[in-house]
Amino acid sequence: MKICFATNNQKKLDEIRDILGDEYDILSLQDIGCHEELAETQKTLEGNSAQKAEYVHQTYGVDCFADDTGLEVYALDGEPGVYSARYAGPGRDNEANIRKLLERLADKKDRRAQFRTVISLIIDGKLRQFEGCIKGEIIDEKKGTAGFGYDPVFVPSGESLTFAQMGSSKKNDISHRALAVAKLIKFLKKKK
Ligand code: ITT
Repeated sequence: MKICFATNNQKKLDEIRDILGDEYDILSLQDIGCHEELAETQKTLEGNSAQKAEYVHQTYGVDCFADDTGLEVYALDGEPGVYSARYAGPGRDNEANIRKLLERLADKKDRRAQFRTVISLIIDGKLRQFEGCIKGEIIDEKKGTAGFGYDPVFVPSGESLTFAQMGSSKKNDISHRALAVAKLIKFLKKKK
């Protein structure tokens, strides 16, 4: 089955291809001739994820899905949440985002956080959404080099390593994205 994953984030594309396996032929935005940044101007993960999928579906006429993900930190009232990519400013500077997060948490005992992913799928012209969420905590320094984004400071509950230390194969077994994709696959299998 061929379907486009509407993302400009190559690491997300790699993860989704790894999680979905060979049964699904995941097209990138480049594969469908889309070379533009996708707007994310909504105030929720649900809204942004739908915005990206709807834009690609309407403009390029393909079945597609998009993922919007946020890191939600309890002691910061859910920050950075939907603003995770631009937490430290419009430049989408990952190092600066992590620095700002650790500074905000410096005097906080409560380090609980969760990654939440909302996938919006548009197939046969209809929108459906699938959520995946993993709880864990933010440690006080970066550890590991795999993955992307906030992976070096997030340790999932019940684990001792950060996502960036455990590597892609373990992350892709248990992550927020894997949980959302499992629901997506269940839906796609029922449709066949
Ligand atoms: P697209 O919108 O093009 O898919 P993006 O990088 O803008 O790519 P999001 O808006 O969904 O993706 O993600 C916001 C930020 O959240 C992202 O830039 C990362 O810093 C972080 N993030 C998302 N998924 C993550 C993951 O699995 N692990 C660590 N950080 C992640």
